[in-house]
Amino acid sequence: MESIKGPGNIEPTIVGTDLRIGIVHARWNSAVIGPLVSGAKERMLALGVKEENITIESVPGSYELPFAVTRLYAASQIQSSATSSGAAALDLLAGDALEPLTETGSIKKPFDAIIAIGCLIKGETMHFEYICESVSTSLMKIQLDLGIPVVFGVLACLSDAQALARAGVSEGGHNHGLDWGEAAVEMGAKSRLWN
Ligand code: DLZ
Repeated sequence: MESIKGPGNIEPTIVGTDLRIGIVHARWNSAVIGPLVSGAKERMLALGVKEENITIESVPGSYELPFAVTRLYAASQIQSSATSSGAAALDLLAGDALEPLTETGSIKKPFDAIIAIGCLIKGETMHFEYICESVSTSLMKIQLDLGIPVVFGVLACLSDAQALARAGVSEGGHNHGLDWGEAAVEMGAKSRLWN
């Protein structure tokens, strides 16, 4: 019997053509992080998000994700006001670490959604519990405080096998990155409508 789990079908009217989406991923447990990030990107592209509107950044581990989401969103807002207010703002940003504003020649908007991707695997100590709790609570708080969707792409697994299955790496598994990419497009599009 097929599983009853999963997000169901996305409404066909939802398209990602105009959306700008960020992915921040941890590098811990890279054997599963790579496929998860690829899955999220693949699904967003299939839903119409333009490759140049997907920004991918990495951090060491999942604990760094909340900070990174906050700063990445702030950077996209600065970039947006700079690209829409002309040369003076461009001068202001000269030497900044932001990506070159002239790269695509287009106006950069703030992110419509950010996906935070990490994989925590339980070890012998309490590390897992502390990081899971603080990261999940912080990411929820950040999305409510910023008012943009933050997709919770953090696996909390009790074994390597669980993690590999949820990244679609082992047989019979499912790549949850696909669902996270879809959630980012749906929530990015809906949060614009609900603005
Ligand atoms: C330290 C640590 C441990 C033990 N396990 C994981 C893990 O399973 N997944 C993960 O994403 N990160 C882990 N980390 C690293 C922390 O998230 C963090 O990068 C460090 O504590 C530095 O702040």
